[in-house]
Amino acid sequence: MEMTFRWYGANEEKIKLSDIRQIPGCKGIVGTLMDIPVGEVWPKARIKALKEEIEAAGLTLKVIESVNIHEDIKMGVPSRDKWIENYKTTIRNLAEFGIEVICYNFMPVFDWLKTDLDFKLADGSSTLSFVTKDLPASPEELIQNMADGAEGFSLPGWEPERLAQCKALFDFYKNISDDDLRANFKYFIEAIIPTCEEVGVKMACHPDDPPYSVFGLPRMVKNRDDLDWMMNAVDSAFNGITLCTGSIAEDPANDVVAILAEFTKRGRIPFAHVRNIKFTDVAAKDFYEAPHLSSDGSLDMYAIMQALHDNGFDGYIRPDHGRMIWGETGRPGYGLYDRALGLTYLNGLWEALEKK
Ligand SMILES: [Mn+2]
Repeated sequence: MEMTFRWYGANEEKIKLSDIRQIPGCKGIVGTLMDIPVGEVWPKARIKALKEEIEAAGLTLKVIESVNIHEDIKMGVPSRDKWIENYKTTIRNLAEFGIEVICYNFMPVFDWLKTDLDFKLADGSSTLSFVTKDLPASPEELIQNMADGAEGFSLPGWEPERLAQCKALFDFYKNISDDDLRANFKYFIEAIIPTCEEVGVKMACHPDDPPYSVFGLPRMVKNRDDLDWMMNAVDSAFNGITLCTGSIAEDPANDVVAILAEFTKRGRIPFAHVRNIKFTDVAAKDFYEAPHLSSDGSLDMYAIMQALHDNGFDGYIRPDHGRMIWGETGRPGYGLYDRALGLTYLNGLWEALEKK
């Protein structure tokens, strides 16, 4: 297990690498190049510079989150082949600089979704929350709300160029079923896994967030059976999962611990996002992102770490989102302090498991 911390790059962050270096037990950075338009090849010079910057701070760069999938690939239109070739080149370029894992997702139109990016908790901290009845009537309104709540930061997966054609995309996806989306995933993963095997880079698909359909969009990474199908679509250790405990748990029907145990045992979790959520209404699937501590949320974080530990997990972990605490402001979900607390807590659980 190697503990890591997500960092968006010097031009995108208030948080410094030197701050992250001081978090006890944090070894590596989960990095990205936010400014490269989705679909374009990641240039070697940029990857090299990022790696050198991170290593100069005493940290490693082994995981990229994310290399986003061009919408044409998810839509399954003929132009996808060009974007898939670009993706393969990016995989090769990343491998050349020691990258071992690429996190991505296969959600149409936009990534993760919350209804409040500044939900106040009783202790005075602020967090992200999701309340079904607060979902805006239209996706356009949702996009505006997300932009308004982002404190001026770009949000991963909500890049303006991707969302500009929102209406046309929604019209297109009306005729795309979950199975159609699966077929498009299979086409993509079959095309790239031979490259991954050749150069030693593992693909790690993040679950849908939330793990059920919103605005009628198709979804294919929602639960245990979806993950099982994906892993069988190309049965290779290089076709893996970013198991995000918070996202999977947003559907109370999902047994997070059992899912972690099964896919760790199968050797298909090279990267894990570990965080807690607190349901405020289980039937409505309403929740907020709680501190990592088990007693603050609805998930048993000891059982989660145990499922990884006892099934031979040897990948990368990062604390996922954190609250805003101690007066910090910044990118919602991605402050320094609460994620650092989460990281040290997860390391504590791991030490206890190692010594038991
Ligand atoms: Mn996640």
